[in-house]
Amino acid sequence: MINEQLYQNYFKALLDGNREACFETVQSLLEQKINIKSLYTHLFQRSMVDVGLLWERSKISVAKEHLATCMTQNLMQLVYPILFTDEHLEKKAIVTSAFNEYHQIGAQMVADIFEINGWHSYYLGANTPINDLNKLVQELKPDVIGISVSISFNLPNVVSSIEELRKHFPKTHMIVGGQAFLWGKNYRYKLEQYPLVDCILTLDELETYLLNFDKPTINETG
Ligand code: B12
Repeated sequence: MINEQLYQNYFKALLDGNREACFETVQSLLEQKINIKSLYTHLFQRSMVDVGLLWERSKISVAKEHLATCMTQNLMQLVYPILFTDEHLEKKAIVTSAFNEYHQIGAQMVADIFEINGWHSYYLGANTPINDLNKLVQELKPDVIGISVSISFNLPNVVSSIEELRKHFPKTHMIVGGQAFLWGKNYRYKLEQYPLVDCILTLDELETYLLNFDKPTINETG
């Protein structure tokens, strides 16, 4: 559904700040019942990574990067009506970006995938302080807490959050993800050693995790 031509036209419109053209592309894909994971990965994520590359090479300004980010976040709202159409389970997830982490689009996608899979998701956005996250977990008692981290220097904040949350909520499942793990591979292995913590890097892996969530593990079945 998203072929190369469509992607290039969308990407040009995004860089040009052409909200109408981007809106029409996304709206038309939704009318054709595009899979939301595919829309997120092949249009929104791909274009934001390409924006990052242009920014890194000083081919576009910070202002243009901000423009593309705002447009993408707004376009994601078009998916809203679809999030709640399927039957919902009695399962809750809190999804947030790590403390000092200002990248939030990935976390929002994760929250939406929970919702599409019938979970109630609470999406907190960027830079949530650890103590406040603790309080909200106390209040909502989610089945899963998801933490997103894009910048390598924020990886220690994820470790601190997990250690702090573990003290109070020893049985709550946690998932961590985000592109910081592409650079900080040793953190990935470190975090996976904590019980009930999984590092998940793609929306496909997330859906597999959700499908298997209530299934007993090999150890549990003996
Ligand atoms: C937009 C943007 C910003 C915006 C973010 C605004 C916002 N509202 O989100 C702003 C301007 C704040 C920003 C700031 C910075 N940024 Co920036 N930014 C980007 C950019 C261009 C796009 C990010 C994005 O939305 N990507 C698309 C999303 C969908 O991808 P994603 O986050 O990886 O999420 C996917 C998966 O990782 C996964 N996932 C993500 N989180 C989670 C969580 C869980 C639980 C699970 C299961 C899965 C999962 O699912 C998602 C869907 O597949 C990236 C380029 C890039 N490669 O992404 C640079 C990028 C991430 N930024 C970068 C940098 C360096 C910075 C700054 C340090 C710049 C500076 N000098 O100030 C600051 C850091 C601020 C901070 N403390 O966080 C670098 C990071 C390099 C590195 N090695 O760490 C990048 C890669 C730019 C580059 N070089 O190309 N940035």
